[in-house]
Amino acid sequence: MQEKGLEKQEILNILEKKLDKDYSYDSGSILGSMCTKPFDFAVEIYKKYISKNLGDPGLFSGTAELEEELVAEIAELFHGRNIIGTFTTGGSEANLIAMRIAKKLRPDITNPEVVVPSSAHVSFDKAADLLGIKLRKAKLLKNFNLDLEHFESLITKDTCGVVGIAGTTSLGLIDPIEEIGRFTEDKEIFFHIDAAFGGFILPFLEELNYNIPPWDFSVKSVDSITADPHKMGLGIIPSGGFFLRDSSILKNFGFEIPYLAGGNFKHFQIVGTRSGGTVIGFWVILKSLGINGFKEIVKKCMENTNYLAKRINEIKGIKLATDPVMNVVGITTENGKSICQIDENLRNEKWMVGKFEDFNLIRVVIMPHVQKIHLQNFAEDLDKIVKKLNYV
Ligand code: 0PR
Repeated sequence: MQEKGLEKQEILNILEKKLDKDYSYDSGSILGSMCTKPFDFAVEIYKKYISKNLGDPGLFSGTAELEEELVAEIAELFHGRNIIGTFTTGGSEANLIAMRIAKKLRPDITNPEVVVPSSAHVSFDKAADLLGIKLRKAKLLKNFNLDLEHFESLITKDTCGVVGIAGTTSLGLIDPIEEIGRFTEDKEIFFHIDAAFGGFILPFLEELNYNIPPWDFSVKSVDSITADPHKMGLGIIPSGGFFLRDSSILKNFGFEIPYLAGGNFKHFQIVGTRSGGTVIGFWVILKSLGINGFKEIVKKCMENTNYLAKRINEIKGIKLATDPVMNVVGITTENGKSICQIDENLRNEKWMVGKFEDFNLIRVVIMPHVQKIHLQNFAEDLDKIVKKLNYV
């Protein structure tokens, strides 16, 4: 650290130069991210309320009430009633909270296991590692859908939880939640849905008359849901969400903190100090957009998704991995050749997509910051690259 503080302008100049390396959402280069540019008004509000700390809710009881109000609104969106919930640092923390509850509910199991689809996000591996849970991964079928039979075969007397995904990380697919639910119906197995990505798009696709199978609290045996504001919710980065059907569960699993300045409270979150600003920011987004505003955003994302899907179908040598269900497009090769070289060439042209080597596919996420013109340019470059590499 230097001895003397620098002038504000000097600091700004250094920063600008250093951060010039970063990619920006507006450039259109970021095609493989599930985050997007947060909603302008939410950013303004976040700055205003940046010091609110929900880790000590007694000090910020207004913010805590707003969080409860927000949870209630989201519960309604997810067809639930009297749901309890919390905002988190992201989907990973929300999934970790769910896995902890699954384990805690079954103290009778010495070596607890959780069954997840192989398409599950790495946050489940992290949670399993931290909690000493064995993760059993169910295979996918050739079309990337879940192999339900294999999933069921992995459920044993040691299973404390199962996970279904509503919007997979690689392709945005929805697992057969009702069918998985049937496996747990009369068993003491916790059923968690990872809708970190899908949570704030599926309700609006449904409103737009897309045929969306039940994935939320409308499915009787679903116990909890992860849904992230900082993905399709346009929220401040980072912000995630965890929602639990039965609030009584938490009574036994919270950590009591008697010395807080605001009084005695119980935390069931992983973190202590917790951003209130991101929660207020998301409250503002729901108030500003309403159902219709979200519908407009989702509609545009899907139009752009369909545009890109059409362009991919026109390029010889590559094809869609599956028909998009939401705003995620998976691209694979027609002849089974590796997608790695395509990915490398795209990166050289500054197209930052996602590469899933296990599934031999490139992922493009058509977030709200992605414009049609970006996709036009991307498709042209992709066409040239595929021709150059002789993939036809
Ligand atoms: N569940 C699902 C289905 C996810 O796709 C993700 C992350 C998570 C949970 C974990 O969420 P957090 O990252 O909020 O903890 N999905 C993105 C992914 O892995 C995360 C991401 C976002 C990656 C932006 C890159 C990026 O630029 O693809």
